Amino acid sequence: MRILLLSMPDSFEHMPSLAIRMPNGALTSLAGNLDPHHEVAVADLVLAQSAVRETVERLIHTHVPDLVGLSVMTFQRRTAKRIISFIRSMAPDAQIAVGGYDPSLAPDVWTYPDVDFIVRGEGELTFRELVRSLERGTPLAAIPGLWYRDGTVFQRNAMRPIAPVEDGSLSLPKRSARVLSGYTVLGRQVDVVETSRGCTFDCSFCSIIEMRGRNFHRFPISRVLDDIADARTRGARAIFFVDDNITIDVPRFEALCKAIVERGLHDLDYIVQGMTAPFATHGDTLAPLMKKAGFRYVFLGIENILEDDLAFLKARAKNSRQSQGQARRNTTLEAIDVLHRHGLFVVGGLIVGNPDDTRESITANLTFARHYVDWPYIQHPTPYPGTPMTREFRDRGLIINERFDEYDGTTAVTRSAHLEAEEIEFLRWEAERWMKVRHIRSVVRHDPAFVLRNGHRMFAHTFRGSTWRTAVGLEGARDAFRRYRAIRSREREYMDWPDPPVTTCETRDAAPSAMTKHFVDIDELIRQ
Ligand code: B12
Ligand code: SF4
Repeated sequence: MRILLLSMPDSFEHMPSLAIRMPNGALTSLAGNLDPHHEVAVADLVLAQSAVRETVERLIHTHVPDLVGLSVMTFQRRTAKRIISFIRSMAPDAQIAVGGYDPSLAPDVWTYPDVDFIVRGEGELTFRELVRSLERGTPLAAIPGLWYRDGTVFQRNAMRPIAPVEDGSLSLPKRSARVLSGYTVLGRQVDVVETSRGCTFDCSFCSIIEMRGRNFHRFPISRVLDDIADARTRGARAIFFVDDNITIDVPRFEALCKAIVERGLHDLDYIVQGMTAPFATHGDTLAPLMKKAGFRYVFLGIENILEDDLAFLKARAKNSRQSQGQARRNTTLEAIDVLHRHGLFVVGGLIVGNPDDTRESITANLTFARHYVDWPYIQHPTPYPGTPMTREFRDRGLIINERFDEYDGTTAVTRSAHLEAEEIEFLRWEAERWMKVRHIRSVVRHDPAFVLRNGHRMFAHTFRGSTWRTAVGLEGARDAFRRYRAIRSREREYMDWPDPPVTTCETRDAAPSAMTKHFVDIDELIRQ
């Protein structure tokens, strides 16, 4: 079969496509796990942001797909639906599958006549079985993880258990299937690699629990090294480890750092995300190993510096440790300190605008970021489908915006009990721009040519909305903010095609157990 896999073009404020264009790891992993005789093309539309419709048109003409698969996050839902409608108009016989976080967690939104298949949760095995079944004409009812359209009805199959990736049964991603180029992080070609899947924590804002339960699975280290080597052979000079939480198993992370050096793969820049407590506790051994292996940026899930907010976000446990008989204490500063001492940059992940946030509590977090983090990655709580946080915001009547294309993390779509959403967003936006400018010095040292070529455009992007009048004080920052929001609004129109009409199909359980989950939840295990 001829298969075309697409990721969506939509990006958000902290990922300006000028500086960061990351591949979608899901699509190459799906491609690598299909039977080899299929012709698969992978296109990350973030690489064609300014010509999405033309690019999709060209891809459909060139590849004439029997099956098109789209990977969709919630804030990309509207673009994805437009693209699907466009593909339907061009290639009415092609079948369409959707997967990723939004179709997995809000499948009912996708049960409409333009869509044929919804793949929920991990996709490799489900998609492979789907393609086999289409090829052989065998029944779809036996494929766990799949919802499929049967005339005007969507049949819901049972969920698929989580894949035990440690047994080596998942093949490496197929990067050769990519048909667009231009991946970059600050001018260096970037690729993504997975070393593990899952997380055992349960932060209230995170989609992962609903997506796959609370569990942690490790890919064999030899496979991870082969994956990195493959990315490097294809030109990557920076690797983003997309693990949900690599710091769950610190000894393994240390072993990975050593293995990267032994295999001679430490000439790449590595970016990783993790919790503060493991760095605070093990940083003196872990951080030097990371530095030696080539790690450069660590995205720290600080989430918030105030205990009440951390409690709301259910992010206290991962950010604290017991210290000799005393109460638990927050580990954020210790983690930042040890990473800095070993020459690593901290990308500070913070969430402001929680239900009880006041101007003072938000300002405290922004001041913290200004002092301690190298690059701010400050977001607003966003009620993604199925997260515990969404229920709480809804129950308290604090969700003020149901336009999902604005659920990008930096648009405040919820208010707090004390502040309007727009005010929360303004406070963050105003403070964050200046923090970003400060980091340019370090980028100049590492990637001078990129800054020379693009520095002025990066600056202009960071200060979008400002004019010379703002610069000389003839107008306030709020005027610039209003213009910035108008620019963001226009930017969201990635796909020049009308929204399809809202229609839905009836849905039915293909078997009585269809809605049963088979995820491993550590709380359940403890209870047993
Ligand atoms: C790595 C990552 C990123 C990276 C890279 C993104 C990229 N280009 O892929 C960066 C840092 C750039 C990023 C940014 C953002 N991300 Co992000 N990210 C992740 C993370 C940690 C891992 C994703 C990953 O690569 N996993 C590995 C692959 C193999 O797994 P996968 O994507 O789940 O795909 C599997 C299945 O979903 C399925 N599948 C996926 N697509 C498809 C398509 C088809 C056709 C089929 C059949 C199956 C299928 O099969 C795959 C293989 O099993 C997740 C998850 C998490 N726990 O936090 C969040 C996550 C996906 N991100 C999220 C969000 C919101 C964002 C941002 C909007 C804001 C933010 N929180 O930072 C930005 C926007 C990015 C942009 N385009 O501008 C949310 C999405 C929530 C939602 N409901 O949509 C997540 C779930 C985190 C969360 N908050 O809970 N992200
Ligand atoms: S620690 Fe990270 S991956 Fe785990 S639940 Fe919390 S936010 Fe999600």
